[in-house]
Amino acid sequence: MKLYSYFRSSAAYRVRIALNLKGLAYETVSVHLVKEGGHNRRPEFRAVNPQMRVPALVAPAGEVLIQSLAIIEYLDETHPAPPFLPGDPIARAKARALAQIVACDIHPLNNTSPLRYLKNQMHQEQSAIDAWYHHWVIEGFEALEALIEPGPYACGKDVTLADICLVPQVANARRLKVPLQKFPKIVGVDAACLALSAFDRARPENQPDAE
Ligand SMILES: N[C@@H](CCC(=O)N[C@@H](CS)C(=O)NCC(=O)O)C(=O)O
Repeated sequence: MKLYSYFRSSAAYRVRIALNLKGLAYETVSVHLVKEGGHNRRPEFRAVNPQMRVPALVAPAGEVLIQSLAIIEYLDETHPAPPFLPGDPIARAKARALAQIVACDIHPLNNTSPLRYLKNQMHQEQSAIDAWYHHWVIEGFEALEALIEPGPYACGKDVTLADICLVPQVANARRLKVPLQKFPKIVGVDAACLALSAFDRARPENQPDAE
């Protein structure tokens, strides 16, 4: 499989973790999201993903899949072990909810495009953009901190979709200097996950395009 990725993309980071957890080999195709206004905006990448975002996964038969949660679900459906969701429907809904706090509520507000829009179209100072970024991470993390179960992982003793989404968001929060002292459970889950090779190999600094 081929993964269109960018080392700092947290959505691509989710898919890298998922591929590693399933033990699936893949080739990384780097799409630089910053240089020259973003190589993701070039026609050749638009032809791959009309949304012009990473990740995009080229499945074995050549279909291009986009949206990290859809890709992760595809991987879980085609390679059921180890499962990304618990067996019990209530526990599954809880794991999905944690994942969606990150993927639907925190990340879209703090992604490259909205931040660039705040800067270039709304003419906001960098300090205001940083405050915006911190605000949405902290609000989401307060909810996650209250919802995380006794560990070591976000939903208990097994790694789930919740961890796959949480760890990349924590990496972004650290990079943007969001204080994490108020979130000991999140920090603990992050450490437990990163002790696993599948998570460690997916880290931004361990990617072929890392800078
Ligand atoms: N909801 C999407 C988000 C994908 C996304 O926004 N990726 C970012 C990087 S984390 C991106 O490609 N941004 C480029 C841009 O916004 O121009 C997913 O989960 O795959």
